[in-house]
Amino acid sequence: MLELYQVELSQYSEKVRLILDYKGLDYRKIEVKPGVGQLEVFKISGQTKVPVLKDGDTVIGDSTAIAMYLDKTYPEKPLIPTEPKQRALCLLMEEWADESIGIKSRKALYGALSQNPSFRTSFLPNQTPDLLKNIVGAVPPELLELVGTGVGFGKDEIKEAKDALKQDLEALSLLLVDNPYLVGDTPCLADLAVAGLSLLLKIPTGSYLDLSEELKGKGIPGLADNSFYETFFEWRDRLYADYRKPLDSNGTTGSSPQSIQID
Ligand SMILES: N[C@@H](CCC(=O)N[C@@H](CS)C(=O)NCC(=O)O)C(=O)O
Repeated sequence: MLELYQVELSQYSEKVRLILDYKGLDYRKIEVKPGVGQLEVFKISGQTKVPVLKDGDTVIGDSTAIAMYLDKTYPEKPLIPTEPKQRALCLLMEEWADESIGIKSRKALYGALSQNPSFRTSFLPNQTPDLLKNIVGAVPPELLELVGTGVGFGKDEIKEAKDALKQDLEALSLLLVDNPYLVGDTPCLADLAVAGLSLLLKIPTGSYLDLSEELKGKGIPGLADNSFYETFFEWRDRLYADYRKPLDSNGTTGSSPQSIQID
Protein backbone atom coordinates (compact mmCIF):
# COMPACT_ATOMS: atom_id res chain seq x y z
CA MET A 1 0.00 0.00 0.00
CA LEU A 2 1.23 3.49 -0.82
CA GLU A 3 2.17 5.55 2.25
CA LEU A 4 1.96 9.33 2.32
CA TYR A 5 4.01 11.17 4.94
CA GLN A 6 2.02 14.33 5.22
CA VAL A 7 0.51 17.10 7.31
CA GLU A 8 -3.28 17.27 7.18
CA LEU A 9 -3.29 21.06 6.75
CA SER A 10 -0.39 21.20 4.28
CA GLN A 11 -1.34 22.53 0.87
CA TYR A 12 1.40 20.53 -0.91
CA SER A 13 0.16 17.37 0.84
CA GLU A 14 -3.37 18.20 -0.31
CA LYS A 15 -2.15 18.51 -3.91
CA VAL A 16 -0.80 14.94 -3.69
CA ARG A 17 -3.91 13.59 -1.89
CA LEU A 18 -6.08 15.01 -4.67
CA ILE A 19 -3.85 13.42 -7.32
CA LEU A 20 -3.97 10.04 -5.55
CA ASP A 21 -7.75 10.24 -5.28
CA TYR A 22 -8.10 11.33 -8.91
CA LYS A 23 -6.10 8.29 -9.99
CA GLY A 24 -8.14 6.09 -7.67
CA LEU A 25 -5.06 4.92 -5.73
CA ASP A 26 -5.42 3.74 -2.14
CA TYR A 27 -2.93 5.09 0.36
CA ARG A 28 -2.26 5.33 4.07
CA LYS A 29 -1.70 8.76 5.57
CA ILE A 30 1.11 9.17 8.10
CA GLU A 31 0.85 12.48 9.92
CA VAL A 32 4.23 14.09 10.51
CA LYS A 33 4.58 16.13 13.70
CA PRO A 34 6.75 19.25 13.30
CA GLY A 35 10.21 18.64 14.78
CA VAL A 36 10.46 14.99 15.88
CA GLY A 37 8.31 13.68 13.03
CA GLN A 38 10.52 15.46 10.52
CA LEU A 39 13.48 13.38 11.76
CA GLU A 40 11.76 10.26 10.47
CA VAL A 41 11.03 12.04 7.18
CA PHE A 42 14.72 12.94 6.96
CA LYS A 43 15.72 9.35 7.69
CA ILE A 44 13.68 7.99 4.80
CA SER A 45 13.96 10.82 2.25
CA GLY A 46 17.09 12.86 3.08
CA GLN A 47 15.09 16.07 3.57
CA THR A 48 12.56 17.32 6.10
CA LYS A 49 9.58 18.57 4.08
CA VAL A 50 6.26 16.90 3.41
CA PRO A 51 4.74 15.41 1.34
CA VAL A 52 6.86 12.28 0.93
CA LEU A 53 5.48 9.22 -0.81
CA LYS A 54 6.66 5.68 -0.05
CA ASP A 55 5.83 3.00 -2.58
CA GLY A 56 7.52 -0.21 -1.45
CA ASP A 57 11.25 0.57 -1.47
CA THR A 58 10.79 3.74 -3.51
CA VAL A 59 10.71 7.02 -1.57
CA ILE A 60 9.95 10.33 -3.29
CA GLY A 61 9.89 13.82 -1.80
CA ASP A 62 8.37 16.95 -3.39
CA SER A 63 4.81 17.12 -4.70
CA THR A 64 5.83 17.63 -8.35
CA ALA A 65 8.26 14.68 -8.30
CA ILE A 66 5.54 12.57 -6.63
CA ALA A 67 3.03 13.55 -9.35
CA MET A 68 5.50 12.60 -12.10
CA TYR A 69 6.33 9.29 -10.39
CA LEU A 70 2.66 8.40 -9.96
CA ASP A 71 1.86 9.24 -13.58
CA LYS A 72 4.72 7.05 -14.82
CA THR A 73 4.06 4.15 -12.46
CA TYR A 74 0.26 4.25 -12.52
CA PRO A 75 -0.52 5.56 -16.03
CA GLU A 76 -4.28 5.14 -15.86
CA LYS A 77 -6.02 8.56 -15.79
CA PRO A 78 -2.96 10.43 -17.10
CA LEU A 79 -2.11 13.76 -15.47
CA ILE A 80 -0.32 15.42 -18.36
CA PRO A 81 -1.91 16.00 -21.78
CA THR A 82 -0.04 14.73 -24.86
CA GLU A 83 -1.15 17.50 -27.25
CA PRO A 84 1.89 19.87 -27.26
CA LYS A 85 0.17 23.18 -26.45
CA GLN A 86 -2.01 21.69 -23.71
CA ARG A 87 1.00 19.86 -22.31
CA ALA A 88 3.00 23.10 -22.20
CA LEU A 89 0.16 25.00 -20.49
CA CYS A 90 -0.38 22.22 -17.97
CA LEU A 91 3.31 22.05 -17.00
CA LEU A 92 3.65 25.85 -16.80
CA MET A 93 0.54 26.22 -14.67
CA GLU A 94 1.57 23.46 -12.27
CA GLU A 95 4.97 25.04 -11.72
CA TRP A 96 3.41 28.50 -11.31
CA ALA A 97 0.83 27.22 -8.79
CA ASP A 98 3.60 25.72 -6.61
CA GLU A 99 5.51 28.98 -6.57
CA SER A 100 2.59 31.36 -6.36
CA ILE A 101 -0.48 29.94 -4.60
CA GLY A 102 1.51 27.44 -2.50
CA ILE A 103 3.87 30.01 -1.04
CA LYS A 104 1.71 33.15 -0.94
CA SER A 105 -1.27 31.44 0.67
CA ARG A 106 0.91 30.61 3.70
CA LYS A 107 1.80 34.28 4.15
CA ALA A 108 -1.76 35.50 3.65
CA LEU A 109 -3.00 32.89 6.13
CA TYR A 110 -0.45 33.98 8.73
CA GLY A 111 -1.80 37.53 8.38
CA ALA A 112 -5.39 36.34 8.90
CA LEU A 113 -4.43 34.15 11.87
CA SER A 114 -2.52 36.88 13.63
CA GLN A 115 -5.51 39.23 13.39
CA ASN A 116 -8.19 36.79 14.52
CA PRO A 117 -7.80 34.76 17.77
CA SER A 118 -10.76 32.40 17.21
CA PHE A 119 -9.67 31.64 13.63
CA ARG A 120 -6.19 30.98 15.05
CA THR A 121 -7.34 28.50 17.69
CA SER A 122 -9.60 26.65 15.23
CA PHE A 123 -6.43 25.76 13.28
CA LEU A 124 -5.06 23.81 16.26
CA PRO A 125 -5.45 20.01 16.09
CA ASN A 126 -8.80 18.70 17.42
CA GLN A 127 -7.16 17.07 20.46
CA THR A 128 -5.41 20.29 21.67
CA PRO A 129 -6.18 20.91 25.39
CA ASP A 130 -8.38 23.95 26.13
CA LEU A 131 -5.64 25.56 28.21
CA LEU A 132 -3.27 25.59 25.23
CA LYS A 133 -6.04 26.88 22.96
CA ASN A 134 -6.62 29.77 25.39
CA ILE A 135 -2.91 30.60 25.47
CA VAL A 136 -2.65 30.59 21.67
CA GLY A 137 -5.81 32.70 21.37
CA ALA A 138 -4.47 35.26 23.84
CA VAL A 139 -1.19 36.04 22.02
CA PRO A 140 -1.36 39.75 21.11
CA PRO A 141 -1.48 40.51 17.34
CA GLU A 142 1.45 42.93 17.75
CA LEU A 143 3.64 40.09 19.00
CA LEU A 144 2.64 37.86 16.09
CA GLU A 145 3.39 40.72 13.69
CA LEU A 146 6.83 41.11 15.24
CA VAL A 147 7.55 37.37 15.01
CA GLY A 148 6.26 37.33 11.40
CA THR A 149 8.53 40.21 10.40
CA GLY A 150 11.55 38.19 11.54
CA VAL A 151 10.69 35.28 9.23
CA GLY A 152 9.57 37.14 6.08
CA PHE A 153 5.90 37.21 7.12
CA GLY A 154 5.78 40.93 7.99
CA LYS A 155 2.90 43.31 7.28
CA ASP A 156 4.24 44.39 3.86
CA GLU A 157 5.02 40.84 2.75
CA ILE A 158 1.53 39.71 3.78
CA LYS A 159 -0.10 42.55 1.82
CA GLU A 160 2.03 41.81 -1.24
CA ALA A 161 1.11 38.10 -1.06
CA LYS A 162 -2.60 38.87 -0.69
CA ASP A 163 -2.58 41.32 -3.61
CA ALA A 164 -0.83 38.76 -5.81
CA LEU A 165 -3.35 36.09 -4.79
CA LYS A 166 -6.21 38.41 -5.74
CA GLN A 167 -4.68 38.74 -9.20
CA ASP A 168 -4.24 34.94 -9.41
CA LEU A 169 -7.84 34.27 -8.35
CA GLU A 170 -9.19 36.80 -10.82
CA ALA A 171 -7.20 35.20 -13.65
CA LEU A 172 -8.25 31.67 -12.65
CA SER A 173 -11.90 32.69 -12.36
CA LEU A 174 -11.78 34.23 -15.85
CA LEU A 175 -10.17 31.10 -17.29
CA LEU A 176 -12.93 28.98 -15.80
CA VAL A 177 -15.97 31.02 -16.86
CA ASP A 178 -16.63 28.99 -20.01
CA ASN A 179 -14.31 26.04 -19.44
CA PRO A 180 -14.76 22.98 -17.24
CA TYR A 181 -11.02 22.75 -16.51
CA LEU A 182 -7.97 24.97 -16.73
CA VAL A 183 -6.38 23.41 -19.81
CA GLY A 184 -8.58 20.88 -21.66
CA ASP A 185 -11.83 18.95 -21.39
CA THR A 186 -10.58 16.65 -18.64
CA PRO A 187 -8.68 17.46 -15.44
CA CYS A 188 -4.90 17.55 -15.72
CA LEU A 189 -2.05 18.10 -13.28
CA ALA A 190 -2.59 21.88 -13.44
CA ASP A 191 -6.18 21.56 -12.17
CA LEU A 192 -5.23 19.19 -9.36
CA ALA A 193 -2.26 21.33 -8.33
CA VAL A 194 -4.22 24.61 -8.34
CA ALA A 195 -7.20 23.09 -6.50
CA GLY A 196 -5.08 21.27 -3.89
CA LEU A 197 -2.72 24.17 -3.28
CA SER A 198 -5.62 26.56 -2.68
CA LEU A 199 -6.48 24.61 0.51
CA LEU A 200 -5.45 27.43 2.84
CA LEU A 201 -7.27 30.14 0.86
CA LYS A 202 -10.54 28.48 1.81
CA ILE A 203 -10.90 25.12 3.54
CA PRO A 204 -13.27 22.87 1.54
CA THR A 205 -16.65 22.36 3.17
CA GLY A 206 -16.94 18.59 2.56
CA SER A 207 -15.63 15.82 4.83
CA TYR A 208 -12.27 15.45 3.16
CA LEU A 209 -9.93 16.37 6.00
CA ASP A 210 -9.46 15.51 9.65
CA LEU A 211 -9.99 19.07 10.92
CA SER A 212 -12.24 20.90 13.33
CA GLU A 213 -15.75 21.40 11.90
CA GLU A 214 -15.40 25.11 12.66
CA LEU A 215 -12.74 25.46 10.00
CA LYS A 216 -14.75 24.08 7.08
CA GLY A 217 -15.60 26.75 4.55
CA LYS A 218 -13.44 29.28 6.39
CA GLY A 219 -10.51 31.03 4.85
CA ILE A 220 -8.63 34.22 4.26
CA PRO A 221 -10.91 37.26 4.57
CA GLY A 222 -11.11 39.20 1.29
CA LEU A 223 -10.35 36.04 -0.73
CA ALA A 224 -12.52 33.22 0.64
CA ASP A 225 -15.58 35.43 1.06
CA ASN A 226 -15.22 37.57 -2.06
CA SER A 227 -17.99 36.92 -4.60
CA PHE A 228 -15.60 38.08 -7.33
CA TYR A 229 -13.82 34.69 -7.03
CA GLU A 230 -17.00 32.60 -6.77
CA THR A 231 -16.37 30.94 -10.16
CA PHE A 232 -13.04 29.65 -8.89
CA PHE A 233 -14.32 28.26 -5.58
CA GLU A 234 -17.41 26.74 -7.22
CA TRP A 235 -15.15 25.04 -9.76
CA ARG A 236 -13.00 23.67 -6.92
CA ASP A 237 -16.08 22.39 -5.09
CA ARG A 238 -17.16 20.54 -8.24
CA LEU A 239 -13.71 19.05 -8.76
CA TYR A 240 -13.69 17.86 -5.13
CA ALA A 241 -17.20 16.42 -5.37
CA ASP A 242 -16.18 14.52 -8.51
CA TYR A 243 -12.75 13.26 -7.53
CA ARG A 244 -11.70 13.82 -3.90
CA LYS A 245 -12.55 10.84 -1.67
CA PRO A 246 -14.34 11.77 1.57
CA LEU A 247 -12.87 10.58 4.90
CA ASP A 248 -13.45 6.91 5.74
CA SER A 249 -15.01 6.23 2.38
CA ASN A 250 -13.15 2.94 2.08
CA GLY A 251 -11.40 2.40 5.38
CA THR A 252 -7.88 3.41 4.38
CA THR A 253 -7.74 6.15 1.79
CA GLY A 254 -8.72 9.43 3.33
CA SER A 255 -9.04 7.97 6.81
CA SER A 256 -7.78 9.88 9.83
CA PRO A 257 -4.00 10.08 9.68
CA GLN A 258 -1.73 7.97 11.89
CA SER A 259 1.10 9.77 13.66
CA ILE A 260 4.58 8.46 13.10
CA GLN A 261 6.38 6.78 15.96
CA ILE A 262 10.05 7.33 16.62
CA ASP A 263 11.80 4.34 18.19
N1 LIG B 1 8.32 22.08 -3.08
C1 LIG B 1 7.79 21.23 -2.04
C2 LIG B 1 7.28 22.13 -0.91
C3 LIG B 1 6.86 21.33 0.31
C4 LIG B 1 6.67 22.20 1.53
O1 LIG B 1 6.98 23.39 1.56
N2 LIG B 1 6.16 21.55 2.59
C5 LIG B 1 5.95 22.21 3.87
C6 LIG B 1 4.55 21.87 4.37
S1 LIG B 1 3.30 22.58 3.35
C7 LIG B 1 6.94 21.66 4.88
O2 LIG B 1 7.15 20.47 4.95
N3 LIG B 1 7.51 22.54 5.69
C8 LIG B 1 8.38 22.13 6.76
C9 LIG B 1 9.80 22.63 6.61
O3 LIG B 1 10.04 23.49 5.74
O4 LIG B 1 10.66 22.16 7.35
C10 LIG B 1 6.68 20.35 -2.62
O5 LIG B 1 6.16 20.67 -3.70
O6 LIG B 1 6.38 19.31 -2.03
